[in-house]
Amino acid sequence: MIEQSLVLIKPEAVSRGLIGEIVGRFEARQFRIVAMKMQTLSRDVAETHYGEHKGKSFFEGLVTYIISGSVVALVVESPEVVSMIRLMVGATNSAVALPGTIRGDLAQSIAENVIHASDSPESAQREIKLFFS
Ligand code: FUP
Repeated sequence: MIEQSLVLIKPEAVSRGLIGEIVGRFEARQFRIVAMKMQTLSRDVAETHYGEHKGKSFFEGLVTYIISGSVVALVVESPEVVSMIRLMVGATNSAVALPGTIRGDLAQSIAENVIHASDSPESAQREIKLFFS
């Protein structure tokens, strides 16, 4: 089934010049990039996006980090794209992300881990509305 995923290239990846590297991996798999927008997130949007983590010890740091610079939001479309991109992204903690995955190749910590990708088609639709409204 054709699905969409919302991907965020996070601030440290943008400042390290990794936009092309990351978008190129999706293009190489023949996913369709149907929208792309560079933006600096407001605190409100960031807190809504990471709402499920509210109250956790890392929440404040996570929000402060994600609003600290430009991010690039992408809508990527392809059959089964949500699970395929999650596999390409790799584990949340870069210390255990496998080589060959985006985090396994490019990330240096759990907090600054290069990329976000939707965890379900339903989350994707909610996140697309949030970042492209
Ligand atoms: P993921 O789906 O892999 O992006 O990970 P989560 O939704 O579980 O976590 C969202 C973000 O919270 C991660 F990208 C980084 C941050 N995080 C921490 O900083 N510490 C943790 O222990 C867990 C998550």
